[in-house]
Amino acid sequence: MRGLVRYGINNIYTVQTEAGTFECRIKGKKLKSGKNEYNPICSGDFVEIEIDHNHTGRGMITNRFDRQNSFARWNRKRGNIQTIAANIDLLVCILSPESPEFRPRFADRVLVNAEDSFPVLIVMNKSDQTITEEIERRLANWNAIGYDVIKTSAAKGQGIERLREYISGKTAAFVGQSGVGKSSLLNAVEPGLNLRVGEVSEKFNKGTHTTCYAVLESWKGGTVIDTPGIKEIDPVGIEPEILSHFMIDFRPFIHDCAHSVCLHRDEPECAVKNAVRDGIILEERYESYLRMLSDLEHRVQANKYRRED
Ligand SMILES: Nc1nc2c(ncn2[C@@H]2O[C@H](COP(=O)(O)OP(=O)(O)O)[C@@H](O)[C@H]2O)c(=O)[nH]1
Ligand SMILES: [Mg+2]
Ligand SMILES: [Zn+2]
Repeated sequence: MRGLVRYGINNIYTVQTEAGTFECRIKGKKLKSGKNEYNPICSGDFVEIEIDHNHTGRGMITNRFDRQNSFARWNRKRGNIQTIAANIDLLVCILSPESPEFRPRFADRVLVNAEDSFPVLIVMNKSDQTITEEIERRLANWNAIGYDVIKTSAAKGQGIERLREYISGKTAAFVGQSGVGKSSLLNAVEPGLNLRVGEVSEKFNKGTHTTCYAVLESWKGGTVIDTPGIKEIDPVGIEPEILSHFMIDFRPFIHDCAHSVCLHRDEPECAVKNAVRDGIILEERYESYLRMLSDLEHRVQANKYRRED
């Protein structure tokens, strides 16, 4: 029987099927994580299950169906790939202006990891807090280069209707640092979801971890995946040489560089660097790129890098 994975805790997966919900373990060794993979199954995966007729509500996962796409990150601590959500139509990247502090480079990394797979909606939540000119400039730039950007306040109920429109009829995964208001926004869109909301701790100005695993929930308008707060996000499955292709604002210039393989860093006659100098590419975006590039190069050197195929 085919089912949809809602969440997994300690290798027990909650799988939704036509015949109800089953708590499942993975059968045998078939689904052992791939090399360098942290988890073989994640929220949003479609799996084949065998029902355990001796135990009501239990089953075994015998197969994972091919994924249409997935959102993953490089897990620095463990040196492997962590898949956060699978088979999604839209990634919603939540940011906040003050608490937690605005982290545009985090969003740039999310955009790179999503670029080949699905559209991203950037949401500036907590718009009841002060949005500085610098933040406005970044939001305007993302919008100008081709991403949808909206402002919301889960606290004040602003922008919720637009957000609901964006995610209706879709499987939408919500990502962002802990405390930006992912769960609050989802509750505002659909109060029936009743997701747990955490306080932003004063001491660290960061949300406490109330969602420690991703969870898929259906609502009348579609399906959402609320993910745990992600602190760091590193590109996955991208060689340093092609990183620039994942920066949509760099693309128009890449082929005008003098070197056919240009990292757009130290090379002379680099069309990307010229575009930065001329203010066509935002300098902060270029800085985000350089940091990602350097992270990827370090990983290659550490010989931990693996192409996802
Ligand atoms: N001021 C303000 N606080 C918010 C807003 N949305 C959420 N919060 C608060 O931020 C904290 C973290 O929210 P939560 O939804 O748990 O964040 P998550 O970790 O991203 O899921 C809670 O104390 C919420 O009440 C908002 O729009 N404005
Ligand atoms: Mg949450
Ligand atoms: Zn170049």
